[in-house]
Amino acid sequence: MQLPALPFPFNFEVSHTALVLIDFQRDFMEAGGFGETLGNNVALLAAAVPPMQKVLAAWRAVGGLVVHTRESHRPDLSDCPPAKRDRGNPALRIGDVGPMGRILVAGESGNQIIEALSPLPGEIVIDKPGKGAFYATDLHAQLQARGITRLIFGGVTTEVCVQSSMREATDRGYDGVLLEDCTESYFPAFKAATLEMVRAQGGIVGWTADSADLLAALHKG
Ligand code: C5J
Repeated sequence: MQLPALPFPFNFEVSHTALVLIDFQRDFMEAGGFGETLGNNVALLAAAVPPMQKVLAAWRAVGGLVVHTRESHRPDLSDCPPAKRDRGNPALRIGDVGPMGRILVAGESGNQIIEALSPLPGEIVIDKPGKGAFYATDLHAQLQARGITRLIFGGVTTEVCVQSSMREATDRGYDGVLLEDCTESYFPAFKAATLEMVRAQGGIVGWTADSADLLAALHKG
């Protein structure tokens, strides 16, 4: 299949491609979570959800592999370095108790993926202690075991965990495309800059595309 994309079309076969949804979790998307404790307006992320839902449904319908990630730490915070926990001056730090449970801790209600994009049984769910989806996870091994060479990304936030994951993917030999309307940032200017830098220099980090074009490509078959 061919997806119209920048800086040039992105060719893929569903059987060798995974749809990767980065960190659509309550801690980033809803009030009272990690994103808000850092002083951000979490409402800015909501625009990515409806297009992501459509893509997820279409991707599931063609039998494609789905990967969901969550930024999360062990309850004892042994995988959260002080450099990460102590940085800045948030209202609550990672591991502190907030209205949705402990901030960014595995198993807490705030750490779950939002209901609109909930994983189905059998889909891969990666708990990652870092910003990138490959750092300290078995994602690469899981993708290799399934013959995946190409990745289609959506998620939050564009310039942090999404971009980190795309860079890590490139370093591991994957071709990745970011769906522009399926990703959002607390900083619109950072989202715009990230899209530019992903596809700059001949796609140095990857490609960018519109979700409507992916839906059309999947529909055409
Ligand atoms: C952040 C993320 N922004 N998922 N995490 O700290 O982008």
